Amino acid sequence: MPPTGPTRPARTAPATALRVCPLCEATCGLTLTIEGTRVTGARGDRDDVFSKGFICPKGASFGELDADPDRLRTPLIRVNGELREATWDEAFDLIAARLPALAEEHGANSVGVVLGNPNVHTMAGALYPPLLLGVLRTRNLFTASTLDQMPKHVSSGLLFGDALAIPVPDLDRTDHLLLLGANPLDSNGSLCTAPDFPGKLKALRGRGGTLTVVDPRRTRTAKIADRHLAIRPGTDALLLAALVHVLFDERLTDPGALAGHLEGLDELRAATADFTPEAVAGACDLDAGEIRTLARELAAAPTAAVYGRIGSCTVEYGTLASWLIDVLNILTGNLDRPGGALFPLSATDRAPRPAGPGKGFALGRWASRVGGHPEAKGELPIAVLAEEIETPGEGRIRAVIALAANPVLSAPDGSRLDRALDGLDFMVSVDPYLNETSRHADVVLPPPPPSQSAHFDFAFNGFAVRNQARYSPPAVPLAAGLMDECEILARLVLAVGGLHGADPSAVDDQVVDRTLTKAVADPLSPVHGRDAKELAAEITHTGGPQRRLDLMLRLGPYGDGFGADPAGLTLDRLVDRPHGVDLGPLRPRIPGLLRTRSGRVELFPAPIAADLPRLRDALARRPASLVLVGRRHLRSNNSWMHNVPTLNGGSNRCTVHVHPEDAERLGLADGAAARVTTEAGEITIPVEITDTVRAGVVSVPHGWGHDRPGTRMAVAHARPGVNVNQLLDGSRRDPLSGTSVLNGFPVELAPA
Ligand SMILES: Nc1nc2c(c(=O)[nH]1)N[C@H]1C(S)=C(S)[C@@H](COP(=O)(O)OP(=O)(O)OC[C@H]3O[C@@H](n4cnc5c(=O)[nH]c(N)nc54)[C@H](O)[C@@H]3O)O[C@H]1N2
Ligand SMILES: Nc1nc2c(c(=O)[nH]1)N[C@H]1C(S)=C(S)[C@@H](COP(=O)(O)OP(=O)(O)OC[C@H]3O[C@@H](n4cnc5c(=O)[nH]c(N)nc54)[C@H](O)[C@@H]3O)O[C@H]1N2
Ligand code: SF4
Ligand SMILES: [Mo]
Repeated sequence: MPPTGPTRPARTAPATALRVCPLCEATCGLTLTIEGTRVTGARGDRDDVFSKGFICPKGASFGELDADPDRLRTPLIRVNGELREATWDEAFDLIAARLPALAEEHGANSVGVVLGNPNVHTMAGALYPPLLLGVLRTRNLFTASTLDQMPKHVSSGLLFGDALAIPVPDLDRTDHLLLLGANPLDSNGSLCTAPDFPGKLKALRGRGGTLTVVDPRRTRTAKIADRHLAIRPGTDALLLAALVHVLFDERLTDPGALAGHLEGLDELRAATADFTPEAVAGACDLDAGEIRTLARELAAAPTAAVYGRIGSCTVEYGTLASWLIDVLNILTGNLDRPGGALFPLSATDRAPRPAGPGKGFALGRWASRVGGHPEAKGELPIAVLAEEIETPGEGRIRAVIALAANPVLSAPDGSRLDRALDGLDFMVSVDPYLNETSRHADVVLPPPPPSQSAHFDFAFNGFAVRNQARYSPPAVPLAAGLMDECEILARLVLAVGGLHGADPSAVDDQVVDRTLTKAVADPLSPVHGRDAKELAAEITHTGGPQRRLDLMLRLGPYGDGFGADPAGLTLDRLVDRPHGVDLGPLRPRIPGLLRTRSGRVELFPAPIAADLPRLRDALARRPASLVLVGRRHLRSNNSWMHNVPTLNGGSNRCTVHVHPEDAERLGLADGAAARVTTEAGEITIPVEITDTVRAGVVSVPHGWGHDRPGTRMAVAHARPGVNVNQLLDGSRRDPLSGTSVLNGFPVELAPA
């Protein structure tokens, strides 16, 4: 027996807990060190079936972020114009007293909903916003997607009939990766969930594969590539159209197994006939011969994948570029084949169905009230939110519910939105911080830190380079006075729906009942013909979100089907395997996945055809002499991590990158302040001279500008940076998707 005596202080070794990191799309498994109820360390979980120990500096700061003293610990409500601490009951009472009455008086559209990026990183954000929207029935839905990936949804909707059917590059098996407008060495990947993206790119090169990077900046990703094309911003669609042209022109197209599932091939060939490499070379500022070589290499590679991200989406021809990326994958036979670009099948997806025609994808089913901007995927462009609040008349937005969103910094012209939000009758923010957006709210409902929440990646498993499933229970117990975000959102659904005060688990029970009632009536379901009530009783988990997750897993493609496949997945099985369950490499899914009206891949859809003349016009346009692009720093995440000291500082600085030639021409000195101006606004920002941007391009990161009053983020406020989106008024958008043009817009630069 070890000696124990009363004089020896009791020393317990720190405990550990596993938690999938919610801080970016890579979804790394972390091993957290827990002392008492605090997370004091984080390292990569080497046994994680997917991430195998990878971690980045953000994940390593999990503990600091989690324990940020500026996180709100109680709800806030506005009393006599001032926000003050309140109880949860007071907060929900106020919402229930105000919102339903407002919607009743002014109509459903008078309530606008804004969903920000972290919703895709939480269970709450996946499970409750659809219910909230179902109760509100508003058409005024705005999300970060129209600052991000909406072009990809539109292109997938049109090509495959399903806006969520987004193919991802098969990183572990491909022989040639053509990567446009993405910098995964800093972002750790997006719409391509791949922990250790850097390692996967190095492995690709290590096995003799080729990496081509198209980016106006020589990024860390470009630096490890075989070939870097420093394209002129905004012209990727031209480059891609020329690659398509060469494939047709040189008879290099070979769609392989897809050949029998394509529609519109001849129309596509005709439409791209004039986009020759020579025709686009000037606009793209690339060499025509190099474009031809790239097309030939893509066609010749045993397997290849074309992948684009922010720099191909938040640009003038974002939907066309997103579409052409998959057209290239299709024409080279790489879509839906191992080593190419494949559709993941996540554990909570619907189980695959037999092939056949679907409902298709419609755009512009309604339009915004003031500007007549068409919806895409049920959303209006977030850039028109301010005008919808400001402009009087029937259907004006009078109240806003913002969930995990900071559009004052992340969307164009935050100053205008600032004023607009100030003029609302009522606003609710669900946010851990009092920041540039939530400071306008009448009620702020703070979720607990991530260590106190359970986690499952509903969104990112659907974009993962390998099928797998992992569940993390809360690493530490919910602190006194806090409320789980699932419960916050369930109570919000009840409060706005006129059921204030009801048991929040009723919200989840209703979903479970509805889902099971449908499933037992569905001849293709593994539970067809069984009793819905009996099945509900088989879900023994007590928490509402856990019950719903278990149900989705069990009815999903790998599920136990409530006994139909006894070896299949259940939540209990995931709980038993804390490092996750590997579900294998991605597999072909066409034609079963297609939901177009034709039941085929619609290669040349009408809205695309109608937008193509705009691209053709770009061939003749004189390029602007100076344009701005963004950039992400490894230790950043959009607008909300600047309050963690280790993530704000060092090389993570809000500066404008300027090429030496431009600096000299414009008389700018390194470290001096410069004024960046556009027709919409201006910012003053320190200059960093670097040849990592090409001449004619400057780069400013987003998410900064923490100098507004009334926030409670001391570290961010002390090192505020400036807000690049103040250079935009929101009028530059990709027309099909409503996505803001955040990259490749003309600016002027001068010493300040
Ligand atoms: N110029 C320019 N602008 C850009 C971009 C760009 O590249 N250039 N990128 C765009 C892109 S891709 C995106 S996705 C958007 C992002 O823009 P937003 O969707 O506004 O997201 P964030 O800036 O990350 O702010 C997230 C908010 O959620 C809160 N939050 C954090 N964790 C949680 C949580 O667990 N629960 C809740 N309820 N809230 C939480 C944070 O405090 C913060 O207020 O920005 C876009 N804006
Ligand atoms: N560290 C960190 N990681 C993040 C985030 C973060 O803020 N910080 N944000 C997360 C989010 S919300 C997202 S959506 C993802 C984004 O993930 P990525 O798209 O990989 O991120 P970015 O670093 O914005 O990379 C975009 C690249 O496009 C280039 N670019 C700009 N304009 C053009 C153009 O016209 N053509 C081409 N070919 N390239 C162009 C830019 O120079 C930049 O290098 O990152 C996620 N991960
Ligand atoms: S790469 Fe992303 S998911 Fe992985 S540790 Fe870093 S922030 Fe977390
Ligand atoms: Mo994003």
